Amino acid sequence: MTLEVCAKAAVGAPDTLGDCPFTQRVLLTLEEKKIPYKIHLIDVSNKPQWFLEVNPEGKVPVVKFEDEWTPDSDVITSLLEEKFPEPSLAASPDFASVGSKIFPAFVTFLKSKDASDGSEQALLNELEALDNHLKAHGPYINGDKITSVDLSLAPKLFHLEVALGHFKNWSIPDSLPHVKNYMKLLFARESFDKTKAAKEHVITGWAPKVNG
Ligand SMILES: N[C@@H](CCC(=O)N[C@@H](CS)C(=O)NCC(=O)O)C(=O)O
Repeated sequence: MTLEVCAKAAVGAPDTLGDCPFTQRVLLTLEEKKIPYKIHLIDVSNKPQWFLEVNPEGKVPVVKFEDEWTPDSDVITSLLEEKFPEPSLAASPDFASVGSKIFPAFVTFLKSKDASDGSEQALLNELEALDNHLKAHGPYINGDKITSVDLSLAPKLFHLEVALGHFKNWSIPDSLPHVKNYMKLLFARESFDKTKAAKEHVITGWAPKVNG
């Protein structure tokens, strides 16, 4: 059975996979579980009528399960785990929220125009907490095997690396070696390579929020 997935198309390139971290999370889950899938690229600035009919909220990703289109990457990835339990991507519930504050801290720092507003330090604090966790439990969040928590975080760390590198000439400091190694491991996976957006599309996607 081939699952159908609505994924974000790149801004200005509607035939190319776009820069949505929630879409990539779902695609990573499908790849890691080796579930066959077919992508419908959705231009979110010009949504097709059929897409709005199956998902009136208009957000991607959306996956069709037994004739029912289901939105939201949290819901979709839980359903994928339930319906396709092997290989398991389940993580210890204790680790479910590890790293979850990194993405909002990254967005605040990216948009910040005031170098003394503490947003860089707030991001560094979150990354340091992840570094400490990985030092104790790594190399992945739940240990030796990749899990759904890593698949949620990986696209967000990719956006962080690309966008902060481009707009702020900023990179993860060498004082966080476990985070750096973690990102290297994640980004080297075949599943990641196959599902990632091109760097220029990540940059184009963030530009209006940075310059706005
Ligand atoms: N909570 C949702 C967030 C999905 C989301 O924000 N998708 C964005 C693209 S990254 C979107 O579809 N934006 C288009 C819109 O809101 O019109 C999830 O986890 O799937």
